[in-house]
Amino acid sequence: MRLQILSSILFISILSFHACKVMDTAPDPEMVLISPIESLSDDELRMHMDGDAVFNRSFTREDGVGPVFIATTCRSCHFNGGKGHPFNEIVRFGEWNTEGKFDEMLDKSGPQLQYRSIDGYPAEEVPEAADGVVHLNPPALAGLGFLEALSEEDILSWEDVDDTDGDGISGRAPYVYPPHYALDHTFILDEPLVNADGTMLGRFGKKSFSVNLFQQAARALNEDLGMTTSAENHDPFNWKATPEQIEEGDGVPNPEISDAMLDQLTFFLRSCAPPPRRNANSPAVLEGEAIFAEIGCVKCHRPSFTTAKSRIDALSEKLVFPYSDMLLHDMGDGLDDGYTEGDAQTFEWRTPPLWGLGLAEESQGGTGYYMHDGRATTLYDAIQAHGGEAASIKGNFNALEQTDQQYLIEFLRSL
Ligand code: HEC
Ligand code: HEC
Ligand SMILES: [Ca+2]
Ligand SMILES: [Ca+2]
Ligand SMILES: [Ca+2]
Ligand SMILES: [Ca+2]
Repeated sequence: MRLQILSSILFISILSFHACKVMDTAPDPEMVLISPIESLSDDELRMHMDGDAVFNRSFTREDGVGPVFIATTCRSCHFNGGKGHPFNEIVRFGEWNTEGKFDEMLDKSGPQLQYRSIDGYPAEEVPEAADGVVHLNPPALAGLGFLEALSEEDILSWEDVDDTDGDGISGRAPYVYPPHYALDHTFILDEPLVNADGTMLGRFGKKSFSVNLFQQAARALNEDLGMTTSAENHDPFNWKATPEQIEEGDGVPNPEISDAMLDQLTFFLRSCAPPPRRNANSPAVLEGEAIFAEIGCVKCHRPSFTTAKSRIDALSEKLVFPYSDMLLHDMGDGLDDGYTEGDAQTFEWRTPPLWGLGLAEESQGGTGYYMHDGRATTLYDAIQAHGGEAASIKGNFNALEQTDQQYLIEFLRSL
């Protein structure tokens, strides 16, 4: 019942947003980040709103939060679907063993740190032996459905693993082992490609660990909130808890959330629109866009894709502008935390989409936090943090006149 009321309130605000979209002024960023993609059917729009309610819901101890967790709602880290703040970072860890293999320290409750816990149950700490520790700043969640709907072939067409064209850039497609439930779930694409060895193209997470948004949603519920689903049906636990505490857990039978809610949440992630551009046609922004292409930022931040045929009409065969090639790149020592997951090396990161970038500051109260750990607080510093394959392109940027650098940054702010 409460959900229904919430849905109808959301529905009204969505309607009024659509109504004011024809205005020529910059739309309110708070509204923009949570709006559904256009031309969803009525049923799909309802599903989006139900998923929105799951996303914004604060789960309680009685619902099954914990026994260890980081937050009680998706919203606290991805406020309005926007980029996060170092306050809500996620920490993951592991240890390099003597054979040079990375151990995710599953026996020490790795790889993700849940530093909060329910009453009477110990919270986790990063084990002293961990020597690969990464801090991850929450990314914006807009436009993800389109990224799930990109054709694998199109993504692969930008790979240049051995850098045959000699430009120093060698994007690489990540192939990861999906959990069985990710495979069982309906994909957006008609025929997602599963390789003979069981791997699939990784698309989500900063190291491209997840193959689809269903997997990402199930993992987030489990690892960030301690909420179990039929997909991830084990509560996270702290190895330091007593056997009795481990046995008792949160005391709430699994799964703690219905499949229907997980599907709604997944659909919500798939159907959040990328924010509309602001000032896209101002002379400074157009100049900046040309410079962005000229100096080679576009070699990784690929401007456009046309999505493949998708089971969701609103995502099917659409021209979109994510500014990402969805590939992994060697970003150099400065961005190497010694942590690895999926197919990515410690120094490799997926090119993050840049749509919505210009809204990061406002959504975080005036300061944006850029790069995987939020280390850069200005777009200029974000560019300076690029290394590895991007070093020469950064050099091109640094060789620009100051006004041209400013134009480029104006362009980034318009995304
Ligand atoms: C404690 C903060 C926190 C909470 C709570 C949280 N997230 Fe996240 N989320 C993050 C961080 C940090 C990342 C980046 C992780 C990575 O790249 O592996 C992320 C990544 C994601 C991504 C991948 C985006 C991309 O571009 O690949 C999705 C989707 C997502 N979260 C959805 C959710 C949902 C749904 C919930 C609630 C069930 C949730 N998150 C709860 C912090 C959080
Ligand atoms: C070799 C590929 C590559 C090139 C070239 C490149 N980038 Fe990036 N860019 C990345 C990757 C990968 C990241 C994420 C690294 C991380 O999170 O540690 C990133 C991050 C960013 C971010 C921060 C995004 C966020 O959400 O935090 C901005 C802004 C950015 N790049 C702009 C640029 C600009 C401007 C140029 C050209 C001067 C450029 N990039 C060139 C790969 C590249
Ligand atoms: Ca639980
Ligand atoms: Ca843990
Ligand atoms: Ca190349
Ligand atoms: Ca439980």
